Amino acid sequence: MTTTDTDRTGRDAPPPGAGAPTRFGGGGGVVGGGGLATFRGYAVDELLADLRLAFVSRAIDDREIAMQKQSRVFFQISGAGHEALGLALARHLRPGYDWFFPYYREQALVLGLGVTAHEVLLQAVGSADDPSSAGRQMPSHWGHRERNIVTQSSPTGSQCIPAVGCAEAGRYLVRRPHLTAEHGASAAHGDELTYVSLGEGACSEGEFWESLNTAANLHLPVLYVVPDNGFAISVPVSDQHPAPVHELVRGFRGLEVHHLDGTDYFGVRDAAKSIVEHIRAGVGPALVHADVVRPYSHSAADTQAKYRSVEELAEEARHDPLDRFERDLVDGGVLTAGEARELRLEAKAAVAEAAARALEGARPDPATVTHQVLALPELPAPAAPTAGEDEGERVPMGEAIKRTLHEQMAADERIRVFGEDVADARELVLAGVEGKGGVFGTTHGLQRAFGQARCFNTPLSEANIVGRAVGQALRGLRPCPEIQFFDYIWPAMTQIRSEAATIRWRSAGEFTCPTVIRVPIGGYLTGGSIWHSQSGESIFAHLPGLAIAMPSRARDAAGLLRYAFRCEDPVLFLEHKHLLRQPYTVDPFPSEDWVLPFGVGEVRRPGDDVTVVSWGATVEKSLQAAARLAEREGVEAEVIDLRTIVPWDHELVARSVARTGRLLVVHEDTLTGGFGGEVAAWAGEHCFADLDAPVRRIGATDTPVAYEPTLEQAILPQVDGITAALWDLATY
Ligand SMILES: Cc1ncc(C[n+]2csc(CCOP(=O)(O)OP(=O)(O)O)c2C)c(N)n1
Ligand SMILES: [Mg+2]
Repeated sequence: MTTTDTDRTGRDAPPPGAGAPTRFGGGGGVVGGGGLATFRGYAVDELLADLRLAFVSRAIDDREIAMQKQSRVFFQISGAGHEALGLALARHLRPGYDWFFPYYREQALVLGLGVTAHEVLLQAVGSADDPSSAGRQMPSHWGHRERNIVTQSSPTGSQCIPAVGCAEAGRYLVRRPHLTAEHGASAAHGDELTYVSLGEGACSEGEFWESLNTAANLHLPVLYVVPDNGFAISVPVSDQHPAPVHELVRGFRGLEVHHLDGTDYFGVRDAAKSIVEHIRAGVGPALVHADVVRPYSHSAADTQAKYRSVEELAEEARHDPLDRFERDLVDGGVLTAGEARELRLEAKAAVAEAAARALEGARPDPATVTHQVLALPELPAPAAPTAGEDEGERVPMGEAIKRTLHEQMAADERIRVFGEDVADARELVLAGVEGKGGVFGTTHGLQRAFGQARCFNTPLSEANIVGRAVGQALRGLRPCPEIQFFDYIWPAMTQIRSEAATIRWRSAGEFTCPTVIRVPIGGYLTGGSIWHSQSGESIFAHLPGLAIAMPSRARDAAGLLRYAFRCEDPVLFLEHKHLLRQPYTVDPFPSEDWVLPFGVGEVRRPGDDVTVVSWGATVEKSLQAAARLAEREGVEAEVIDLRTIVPWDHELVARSVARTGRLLVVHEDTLTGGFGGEVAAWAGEHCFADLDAPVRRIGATDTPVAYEPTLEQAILPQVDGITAALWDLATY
C-alpha cells in the first residue's frame, strides 16, 4: 500500500511527465480563491481541495462505469449524490485517530480521509495492490489499515454493531495504554470517535437498532450518519419506515439527533463541527440523518429509469450536490465558472491517469486464494500430563472452563467476558450475594475478581453480543462473548459468518478478528426439548475462517481454551452442557502451560478391530459401547476424540483406519449434513485402500430433539445403537 503520493485530502501527486501542474491540481498545491483566504469561515484552499475531490469522486464513478463496459472493472456502485456530505464530514474527522465503518456509498468520505483515487481504482480493477482487499472484494468495500478505515462487508447494516464494539474498545484501551505498548492493541485516544454510516434502507435492519441500544446506553462516542437518498435499490423510503429515520430514533435517550440537507456542503460542515465536538467531549453518540440524492442507478446492475419517472430524475438532477457546491463557490467569488470547469477537467484527467496506473498494478495470483483464511499459531502438541505431574485438583469440565477463564483473564487484560447473565450481580449488592455468573455458572466470580469492565452483562441480543466482540477484536482486544445456548446463536449468524469469519480473508490479512465465542451446546438433558438441546457444529464447520473446538473432558477444555485465546482468528468454543458436571469428564486441572493446539485428536481407547471417530458427548457413549463390545464379543474398538472440528486431525484418523480397516463416525448432530459426512467422505477418498467395510455414520434422527425422555432417547445416539453398528462393522 502506498500513501506517500497523497496529502490529507487524497490528492494524487501529478503523474510523471504530466507537464506543468494545472491551476488547481498537482504539485503546486491548490491555489486560486479569487484573492480570498477564507470563505464563509473556511480556508479557501480547503474548499477548493474539497470541490476538486468531489469532482474526483464523480470522475471515478464515470471512469469505472466506462471501464466496466470494457470488462476492466467487474462491478460498479457509485458515490454520486453523496459527495458534499462525505467531504464536509471528513473535514471534522481524523484518519488514523478516529475509526471508520463507512458503507459503499461513501467514496467522497474516504477520499476526504486521504484514500487516493489510485487506491480506489486498484480495488475496482481487482489488483493485488488494492490496499483494502488485494482484489478479493467488490469496489467501494473500503478498508485502509493506516487510516483506521475498517474492512467492510456487504450485508447492509452489519457494520453498526462492530462500530459500537470498536468505540467501547477505545474506551477500555484509553484507560489501559500498556495494552497498546505490550500487546500491540490499537492506540486509543480520549476524544476519538467511531464513524459508522448506512443508507436509510439499511436502517430497517435490526442490527442498526441493536447497535443504537448499546451506543446510547453506554454513551459511546459513535457518529451515525444516515445518507437518505430516498431509495434502497428500487424500494422507496415510504416502504421502509413509518416516519423519517431522525424521528424514529428519538426515543433513545442520550442520542443527539440531527436532520440535515446532505447536498449542502456548507450546511453540513457548519453543523458537523458542534456535533463532532459533542461526541469528542464524551457526552454520547449522535446521529445525522442527511437528505441526499442518487443521480445514478443503485449500481451497475440496476436501471433506475425502470422505476423512477423522467420528471423525478430531472428534478433530482437539479439538486446535484456537485453543482450546488460549485455554484456556492462561484457565486461567492472563490473561483470563476471557467476555473471551476478547468478544475472538473483536471480532476477527470487525474482520475484517468490513476485508472491507467491501476491497470498496471499487480494482478492477483490464483495460487493465493487460500491465503489468509485462518492463521492458527503453531504450537507443539503437548503430551498428556503424566500421573506424577497431575497435581492439579480433580475437576469436571465446567469447573475446568471456569478456572481457565479466571487464569487467562488474570494473565491477559485484553480478555473481556460478556453476554447474557454472565456477570455476578449489580455492584451495589455484590458483596452480600453469591452471584450468578452464567446460567451454567461457568463465568461465576469473574466480575468479582476482575471488575465490571472485564465481565459484564449485555442486552438480550445475540447479534449485539458477537458484533461488539468483532469491533473489540478489530482493536486488538481478546473479547470472549458468550451465547447463552447454542439454540439461540442464529441472530448472531451474520456477525459470525459475514463479519468475524471473513475479516482476515476479505482484507487479505490487513485486519483480523481474534475472539473466543463460547457456546453451551447439545442435548441429553432429559427435558431439554427443541430449544435447549440443539447441536449444529456442522453448519459452522462450513464457514471458512472460523476455528471450532468441542472438548469432551476437563483437561482438554482447559488446554483448548488456553490455545483459543492465543489465536488471531475467531474461535467457536462449544461447551457441551451435559458434560459440564459429569464425573467422567473429571481430570486433574492441568498446569497453565498445558496448551492444546487445535487439530490434534486423541485416542481415548486403543483397539485394532474398528475405529470410532467422535467428539463432544458421544465420545463417552462410544467408549461405553466399545467397552461393552470388548466384554461381550472380544472386539476391540479404537475410540478417537477429535476434540476440534476445524481443523480436525485427518492423520490420526487415517493412521487408525490403516490398522483397523473399519470406520464408524458418531456424532450428536442430526445425520443429514452432519460433520460425520465430511469425515466419512474424506476417509472414503483417502483411506479407500485400507477400508474393509463401508464407512458408517451414527447421528441424531433428522428431527428436532423432543421433551419427553423416551422420545429424546429415541432421537439422540445411544450406547445400544453404537454397539450394534460396531458389531455390524466388525463382522462385515
Ligand atoms: C442484508 C442485505 N440484504 C440485501 C442486500 C442487497 N442490497 C445491497 S444495497 C441494498 C439497498 C440499500 O439501500 P440503502 O440502505 O438506502 O443505501 P443506498 O444504496 O441507497 O445508499 C440492498 C437491498 C445486502 N447487501 N445486504
Ligand atoms: Mg438509500
